[in-house]
Amino acid sequence: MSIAVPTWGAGRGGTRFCKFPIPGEPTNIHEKLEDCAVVHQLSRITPRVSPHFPWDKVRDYKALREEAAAFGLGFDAVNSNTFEDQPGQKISYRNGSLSSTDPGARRQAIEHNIECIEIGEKLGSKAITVWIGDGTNFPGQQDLTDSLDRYLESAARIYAALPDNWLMLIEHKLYEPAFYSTVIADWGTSILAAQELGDKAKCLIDLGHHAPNTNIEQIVARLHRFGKLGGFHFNDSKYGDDDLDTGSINPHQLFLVFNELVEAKRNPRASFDPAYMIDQSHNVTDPIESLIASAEAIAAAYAKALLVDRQALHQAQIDNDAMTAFQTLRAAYRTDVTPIVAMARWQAGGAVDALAAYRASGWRARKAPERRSASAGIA
Ligand code: RM4
Ligand code: MN
Ligand code: MN
Repeated sequence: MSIAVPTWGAGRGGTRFCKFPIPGEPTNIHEKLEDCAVVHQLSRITPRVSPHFPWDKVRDYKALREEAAAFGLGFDAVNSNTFEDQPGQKISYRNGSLSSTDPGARRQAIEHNIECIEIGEKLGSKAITVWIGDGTNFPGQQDLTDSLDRYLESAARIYAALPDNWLMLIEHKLYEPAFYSTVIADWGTSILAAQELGDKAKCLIDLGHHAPNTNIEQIVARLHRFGKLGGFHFNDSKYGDDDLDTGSINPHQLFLVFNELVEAKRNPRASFDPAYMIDQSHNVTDPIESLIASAEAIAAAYAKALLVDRQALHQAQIDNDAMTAFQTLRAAYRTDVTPIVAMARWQAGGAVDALAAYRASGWRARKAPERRSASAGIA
């Protein structure tokens, strides 16, 4: 098992109010790769980086691929961005992108996604993740059916540009930036879209993209049943798309998600190889520390799910013995897997205590002088 890290998670995030940069934080894709390499070097479980365009645009992608390879890193799914306008952009996405009523905006968004696929091919990626912010803030603002039609038509054009061995991962999100309706708001819309598009379209679950208390592990099971579970964005959430560190709020849910993933792997319905990625915004921590801690939380949840006595669990389910079934899960969840995860990391050439090793390295302080721009101002 391995997890990709997002380039955008390597820098300090912000809220809609402000961002508090830290000295030595990366300012461009090259520096982000350097930091992702540190995470992988210590954790040995994050060998791929997921780029976001146009944020990570460079002139020479062949060189970028080599640069990453020199760090022992590859590239994971590429992410397109039609949820904000870029300087000099011809048509605004103020009224939506793939579902816009403006054919020009739709065309521009389709072309951007196709460009992302082309870049991804140069980087060695095998998937594009498409999340759009399209939706409305007022009842009646848009026709709810027509906007989905327009989305599906646009998505089909992107799908048509996919290389044979590529996947298109459709990421749903309940709300934000749209607060009344969102075009791809839930896994239902996502799977229907994926089914309409074809075999290379699958659904991506971002843990923060549901209503509070949604049974996400059941969504995992449902998507898997129909061969449409394509990937995961790990993070944690208390209220909405909070992008908090994985396992920091609800580690039990993370365990239950992995429990379903382990079940899914034992019972493959279609090719089962979901793309795992961390999708977080690190507003109050050093991003490297958060990525290390989150990778560890994911590995621990997976290890616990692997410890579940499957035979006992399945027998209890057949017997309708709810307490034994639950206690079987509980026994695995209660097991302290910290030592075995640390041992696995060490055997793979990483650090037993990755966080402590990172702190001891003084990496940020060493990088601060050469990465001045982001930390200009209050340091
Ligand atoms: C979205 C979504 C996407 C990510 C952007 C930055 O809420 O989670 O995966 O690309 O944020
Ligand atoms: Mn996401
Ligand atoms: Mn999100």
